[in-house]
Amino acid sequence: MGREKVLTNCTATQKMIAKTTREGIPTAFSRVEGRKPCPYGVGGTCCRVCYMGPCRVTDGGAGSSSAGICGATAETISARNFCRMIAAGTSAHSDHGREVAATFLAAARGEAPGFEIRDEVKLRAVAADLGIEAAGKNKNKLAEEVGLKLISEFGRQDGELVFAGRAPEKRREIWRKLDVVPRGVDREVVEMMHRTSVGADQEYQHLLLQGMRTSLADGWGGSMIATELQDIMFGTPVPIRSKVNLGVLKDDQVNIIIHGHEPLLPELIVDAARDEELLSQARAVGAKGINIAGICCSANELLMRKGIPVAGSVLQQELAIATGAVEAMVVDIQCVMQGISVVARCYHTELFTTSCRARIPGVTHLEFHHENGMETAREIVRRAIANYPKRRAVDIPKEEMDLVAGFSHETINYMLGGRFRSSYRPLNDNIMNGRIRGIAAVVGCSNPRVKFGDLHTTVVRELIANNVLVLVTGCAAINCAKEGLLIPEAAELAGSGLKEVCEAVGIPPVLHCGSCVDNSRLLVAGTAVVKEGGLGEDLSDVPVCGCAPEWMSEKAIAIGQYFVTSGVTVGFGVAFPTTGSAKLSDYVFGGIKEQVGANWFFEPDPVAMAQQIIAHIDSKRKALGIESAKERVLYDMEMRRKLEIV
Ligand code: SF4
Ligand code: MSK
Repeated sequence: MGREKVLTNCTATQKMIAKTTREGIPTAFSRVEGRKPCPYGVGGTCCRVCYMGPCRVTDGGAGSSSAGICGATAETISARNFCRMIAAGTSAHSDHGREVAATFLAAARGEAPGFEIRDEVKLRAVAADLGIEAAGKNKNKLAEEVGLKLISEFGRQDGELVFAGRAPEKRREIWRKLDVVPRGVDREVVEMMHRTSVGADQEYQHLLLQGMRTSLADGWGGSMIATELQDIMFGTPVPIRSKVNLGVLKDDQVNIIIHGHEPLLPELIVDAARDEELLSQARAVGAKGINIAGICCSANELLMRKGIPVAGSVLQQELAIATGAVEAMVVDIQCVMQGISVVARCYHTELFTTSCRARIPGVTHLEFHHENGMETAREIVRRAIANYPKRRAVDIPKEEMDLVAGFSHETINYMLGGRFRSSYRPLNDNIMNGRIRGIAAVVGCSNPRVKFGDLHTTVVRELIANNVLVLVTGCAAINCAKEGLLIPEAAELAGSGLKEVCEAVGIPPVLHCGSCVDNSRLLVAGTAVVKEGGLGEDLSDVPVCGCAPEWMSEKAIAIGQYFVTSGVTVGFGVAFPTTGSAKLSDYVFGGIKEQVGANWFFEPDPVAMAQQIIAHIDSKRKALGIESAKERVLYDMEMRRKLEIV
């Protein structure tokens, strides 16, 4: 083994890269070889918004020969491109939210067989946030009102998005002063696209203001709607054990991989795979059962609520098929590589596209509709079973790892505070007394341009060793899980203060908070920390920082920007799409802080990134006057029990 070890530390991935290389099967790992990014594209100064161009400009300023044909400067072009990334990311998360909302509404009306309103407690809490009177209404009637209200958030033309009202008061004042409170989800995306078209908005800071507003329409809009309604429909996650990595595939079972983002059809496929009639069909073809495993955020959704094992993160989608053990891979939207269709043709795997919004040439399309989703789910399971006898050589890497997931905002509240006094008080106290230095969110994709998974785990190990509690989502969560960082035993790797808290409460030092849309949970949790008191009046006061060391998707830029606009500083690795413009980079890495109290930073080295996060957290501690630890009582299990008896 040679090149594989340079590409990743994940042994299962190394084995499958070696296998696909031997067999001449193309994957992202082979296609990236020798492919250098375009220097204009990578820094954001390639403009394609009109056909006087395309223009590739260097950072020369207005009137110089380096401007585009229309005279657009490097900062204008890179700001437009950056804002279009925000718009694209926001549209992706929000279109997901819209689809969920439509199914939610149908479920409330009894028009979506297989879907129901499961978490009535959360339904009532969300209704209260929306100002909907819940008294005397049954859950379906209330859910219908909640669904209608949240669907209307997409098409609103003015006012303020209702979930933006959940943010701390001080934050909302900042947003209002800047005039960036989102009015309607779709409106902000449309305006962003308009303002970045040829001859429209040409002042980079002014463009970024709409970029901020659009990003907030994602975090406090589309993404939050998706998360909240999914929780109500499928259950709010609670801590749950499962397994991760390619070793979760079974050589004696029908393997179905769920990949993409929306958990709607996947939830039904899980139910179908437990159906006795289909199980007996599987046995009839010689399989011992039906094994569902996930890739990417569909995996995270099913993991968080049902404990379904995770086969891998984004860069393992092609490799999973190359095990020869996958009877069917079911995809919907986002992060699905077209390359899987080529790999699938080399094996017996049948691919299914299932969203009306996304198809792949040569791939079976079985479209999900909530009216008859269960029939589609059963059809997919039946076809996977029929595929099982067609298997040829199977080569499943044995690597798998235990993990604990399911840390929703509600769970963190309960775990740290206790059933009868759910609260963030103990978390705040432990931050104030210094046992927990601060909180870092490590999120986002993987990118074959950097060592797969290694940046996530390096950053996280460094952070927990320095007593920083880490929250993970998306593919970063999967990569950390594969390295055993999501089990309580990982507390051994934590600094003494964090270790003490983890052991007392029984949590890992790295908490899996869900999928990419579930980054909205982190906004809610951060706001709960502020509202609990003692750590400032705004998210920008709290010793917290975010990062995406291996990002690749436009969605990551949207997420990063909504955190920055919400007052949380965010670091990105790999490369940064403003670096072609000194002015824009100075602004997003510095000047923006004067407006929103937070900024972006770019740091490709994971150890340096962790150090920067720690330095940022320490600066917040200093500003709060808690730089030296104040001894406070840590609630251990026994004390909690006593309190619960009271
Ligand atoms: Fe070139 Fe200006 Fe057209 Fe962009 S908008 S492609 S910089 S002429
Ligand atoms: S799936 S957006 S590669 S985290 Fe959400 Fe992973 Fe990034 Fe897709």
